[in-house]
Amino acid sequence: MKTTNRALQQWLAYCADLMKPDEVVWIDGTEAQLEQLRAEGMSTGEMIKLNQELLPGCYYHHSHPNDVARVEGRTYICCEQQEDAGPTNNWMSPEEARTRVLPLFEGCMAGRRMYVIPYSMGPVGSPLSKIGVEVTDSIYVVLSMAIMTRVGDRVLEVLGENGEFVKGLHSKAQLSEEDRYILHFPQSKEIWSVNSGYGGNALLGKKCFSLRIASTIGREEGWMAEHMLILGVEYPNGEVRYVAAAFPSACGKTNLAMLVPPEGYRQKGFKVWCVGDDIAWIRPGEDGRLYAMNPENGFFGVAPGTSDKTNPNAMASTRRNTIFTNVVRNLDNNTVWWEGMDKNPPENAVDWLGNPWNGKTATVKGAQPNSRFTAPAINCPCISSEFENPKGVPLSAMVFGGRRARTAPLVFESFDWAHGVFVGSAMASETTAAAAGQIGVVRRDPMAMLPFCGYNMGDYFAHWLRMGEVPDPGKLPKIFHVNWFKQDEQGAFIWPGFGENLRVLEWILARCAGEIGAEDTPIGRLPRPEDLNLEGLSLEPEALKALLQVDEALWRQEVEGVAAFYDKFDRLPEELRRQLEALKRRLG
Ligand code: GTP
Ligand code: SPV
Ligand code: MN
Repeated sequence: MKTTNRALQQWLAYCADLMKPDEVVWIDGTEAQLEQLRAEGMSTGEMIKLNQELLPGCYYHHSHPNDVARVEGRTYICCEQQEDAGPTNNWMSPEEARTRVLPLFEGCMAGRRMYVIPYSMGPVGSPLSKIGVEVTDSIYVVLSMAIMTRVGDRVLEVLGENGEFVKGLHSKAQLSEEDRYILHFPQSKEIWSVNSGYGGNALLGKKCFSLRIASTIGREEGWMAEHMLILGVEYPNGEVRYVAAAFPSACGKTNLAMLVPPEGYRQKGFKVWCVGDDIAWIRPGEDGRLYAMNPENGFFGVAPGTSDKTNPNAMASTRRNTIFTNVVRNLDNNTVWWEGMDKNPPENAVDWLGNPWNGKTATVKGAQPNSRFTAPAINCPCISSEFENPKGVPLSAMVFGGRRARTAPLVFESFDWAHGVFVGSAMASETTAAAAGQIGVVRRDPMAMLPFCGYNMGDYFAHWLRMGEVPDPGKLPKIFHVNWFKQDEQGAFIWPGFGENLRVLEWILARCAGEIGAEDTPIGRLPRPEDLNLEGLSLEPEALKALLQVDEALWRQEVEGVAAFYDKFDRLPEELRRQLEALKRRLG
């Protein structure tokens, strides 16, 4: 065996015995091995090589048509007591998991290979990083994990004889929808995923480990695992201030993390640096500030809507060594396309299902709405110099946000940490294609963690409140709420969004530094119209007014919605009820 780690040896022997692969292959992290796997993937049709002149190192993959997004209804927390999973998670007892789900793994790798992927979340060898080992029968998963995480022998060296690791058991099995399960065992730090081969269901380092399992570890150890992007705003004088922001899936994290400043800002010397686009591990530093690090090594980004206009840095990130999944393949030049890339869809193409597709005459979308690119972080032109800093970056602000057509204004600031936690706990957003199910319905999604919190969400709120109990609360990041998605009567977005969002970040960061004013409202502090820099932007005064409006009637409804949501919890911290009562009183 390649490892001296007894626990790993035993577990791998168990996996092989259970799933009966023909062969066990260790992923060593070398380019030579990955290249061989790409070639093998091509021979089976799993991977398609794209135009190597235009897209060097890039490949295409179709997932199974029934397997295109996370399956929240089939995602379970398997702790001993149901109340520890809480009212917002599916729960299965470990015993039931053994009788109901374990049999699905029996012999599932017969005729296949079992790939063993040792990986590190966070820079290899950093004391703040964590190690996982995923076994899988999917070459696509191996190649994707090699982009999204740090994989290979160097991880085994750090693991050593006695190191701890999260066990990830994955098999695409039959890709059967009825028998698809994504299980998490927070106590034994195990993940079982069967009958899916896509995204957060199958790349176990991502949501399963870095959020669901890590959130439970963080609670024990006094830190936080959050569904947040991390970015730095560099000012003309060279100072960089950092922001972490939680938006639900497909609500703009990747876009904000890589934003290109508007022309006027660029001329003045503003820059934005991306530290992470999806996940943040946040720990208190010795100086009393909170530090955020990105445990991932790549971007698993939403393709549709990504263009040189909306997100040129994401586009640049995908020009080499990238895997594209479920987008359109242009047969004329063997490149890719998706809705929103440009106004020039290919005519001679195949859609995400592999059917002939002509973009000029098509009546159906060519790219699946949750089609994605898997791109190395180092490709990103605005990747932060702190990307590999294991300590992370000190946060000035934390931001929550969602898709709200009406209720939420463009931005508001919470009154203090506890109120900020309340604002996060009360977050709501319209559902998107990132998860299977209905799209566009408003649901409560606290801290954008509804699908990702590995334990009772009431305890999670308490943990957030506890993180604010520090000797000097003035050193904590201030907490804000944003909404890029407010609509006018015709259903059009009022705020231009994307790069222009820097105008809102500038106000947020100025607030954190005590450099600018605000107006108190019942829901929090809002910029006065003159506080936002709108130079170079043609926004009607009426539109600005609508963006900054707090409609008290709608907010009274919101209070009812939050109250109904809170009623689900039997472990809701008293403080949050007090916050809700206080909001109600302020609204009159
Ligand atoms: P996950 O990877 O699922 O966690 O998604 P994400 O939060 O990173 O979302 P992403 O940045 O990929 O954006 C998802 C969709 O929202 C894309 O279609 C974007 O074009 C759109 N979007 C992002 N930012 C904005 C914005 O500021 N305004 C508007 N109107 N749309 C935006
Ligand atoms: C999300 O849904 O929030 C994602 C994509 O980032 S997935 O990896 O599928 O979870
Ligand atoms: Mn995400």
